[in-house]
Amino acid sequence: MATAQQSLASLADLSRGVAEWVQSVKQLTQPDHVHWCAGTDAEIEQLKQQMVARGELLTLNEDVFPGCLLARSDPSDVARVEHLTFVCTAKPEDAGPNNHWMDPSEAHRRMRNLFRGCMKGRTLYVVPYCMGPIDSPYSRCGVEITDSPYVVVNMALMTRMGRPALERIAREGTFVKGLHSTGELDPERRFIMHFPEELAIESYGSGYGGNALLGKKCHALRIASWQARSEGWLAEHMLIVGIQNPQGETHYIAAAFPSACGKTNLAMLIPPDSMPGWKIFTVGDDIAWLHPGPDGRLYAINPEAGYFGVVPGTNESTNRNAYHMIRRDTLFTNVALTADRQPWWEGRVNGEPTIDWQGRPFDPKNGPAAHPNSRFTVAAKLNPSYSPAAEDPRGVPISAIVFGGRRREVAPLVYEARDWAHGVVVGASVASETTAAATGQVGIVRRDPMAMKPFAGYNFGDYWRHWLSMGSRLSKPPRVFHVNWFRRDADGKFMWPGFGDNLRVLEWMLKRAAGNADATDSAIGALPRPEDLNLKGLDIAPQTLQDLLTIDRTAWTQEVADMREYLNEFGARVPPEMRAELDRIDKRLKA
Ligand code: OXD
Ligand code: MN
Repeated sequence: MATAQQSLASLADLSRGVAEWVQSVKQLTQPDHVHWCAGTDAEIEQLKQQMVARGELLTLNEDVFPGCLLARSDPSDVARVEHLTFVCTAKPEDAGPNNHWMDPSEAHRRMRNLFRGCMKGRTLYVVPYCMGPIDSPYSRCGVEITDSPYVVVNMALMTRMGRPALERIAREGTFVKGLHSTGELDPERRFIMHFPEELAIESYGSGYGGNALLGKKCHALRIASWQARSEGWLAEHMLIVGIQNPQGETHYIAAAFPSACGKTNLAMLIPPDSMPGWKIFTVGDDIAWLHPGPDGRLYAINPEAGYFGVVPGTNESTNRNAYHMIRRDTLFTNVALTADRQPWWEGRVNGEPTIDWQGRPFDPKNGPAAHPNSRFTVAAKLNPSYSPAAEDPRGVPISAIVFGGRRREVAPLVYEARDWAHGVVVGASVASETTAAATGQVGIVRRDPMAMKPFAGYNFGDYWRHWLSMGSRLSKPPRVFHVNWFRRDADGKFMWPGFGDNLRVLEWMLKRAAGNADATDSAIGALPRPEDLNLKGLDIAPQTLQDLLTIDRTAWTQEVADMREYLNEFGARVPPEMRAELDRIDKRLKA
């Protein structure tokens, strides 16, 4: 106890700014105890044991899933809540039509009322964290204050958490302030507020990942995208993957897909047997911070240190790396249980559920056994394909940027933008079917520019302008592509096998970037012909492939018209170059 107190006192001494803020939050929230997280294994282990003893975490079958635990959330608290997520800027137009806005003083007033006395009977945890390698100039620190030990355990996996982060904060004198309380888990008293002008986040009433692990979406995307704009970099909803060809050369791709559209699977892809000699290295599976490097290329770091991935569908053939990775030291949330206490989810293939995600005896009448947005949290270092470059403070050079959505029709398997400016329009035009990662209806196609609709911390018009300006900061910009792994035929069947075979498409991109692959020029960009792709060992009907690589002029004319209408929502903030790009595509479609 004495050691813990000493450690607490010396940690607080490290940063006066943090200590003063903690003091003021303590006065507001009235916790019974304050715990400064040092980030040691022993500390996290002790927290887990306390949670197990209180029934807040369940142990799993130690023989098959050693070190793994299960958390069950409140059934009303299973996903991000976009309708309760606000960007609170002094001027509403700075948040833009893509965000819900609230006046900052009104938001603070509401949140103060919610936070007042909310930690009575609870412990206030101070969680210093660093987003990105601790010694990278591109990394940024924050402190999350939370009353949820579940959040602490997750933050320890997802970030570089503890003393080294606090030491960096003391050196730099700046940090993002994130205040979180699970409150009463009442959906009527739930808000996720962002104050980019103050580098602050306030979140109340939810314990779910994207709402509560404030380093992730709130800091590393919403607040960071705001900072990135004023400082000349990009904070994006992108995986980062290294692809080593049989000649031993590794190139990196950053790819943006909306939530629950396969970023984790692509980042950990297993090459098909028919592509011997290829290797994949995961740098990140969800977020990329991209900076112009001294050589005119774009460099990426992954600000996270772990994965908060969707569990259902994970198995030996869809994502072998993840399937093996989550065999130990993994925190599961909202999965089902087998009779011998193994975690179970739809698509696991092995075993059968006996208890569902809510702890009830499994009955298919109640819906799936595991929640469709059930998650695993696990340290990135446990990923068999983890790239050593993920720890490189300089980041990795990006050869290609890929955008994609989940679309049954219209978007071909892959196409390449003509140049950076066209690439910005391609990214801005991403549309995708909604998924269980956020509350609301699933399967509705909506625009999700750069897969950032839920995460851009400012007006999309300004965001696209910033993207365009990044092109002029790069003498060797990455090539920009769009993919759609989710095209379906008239019977509703997926036309492309996806998963490992996506490497065939990535190979074409890297060859294009190196000037070694052909394509046909189309109105929407460059498309590979079937002979431009490596099809060795691929079982696909020639007509299906042809259909995947053909564009339908009528559908695309409509697509351009829809896109124009969408841009109109952002009025004069839309850079004129974007409308000019659409005009160019339209003209070519009509030619
Ligand atoms: C996530 C999401 O959890 O995008 O990564 O919702
Ligand atoms: Mn995500």
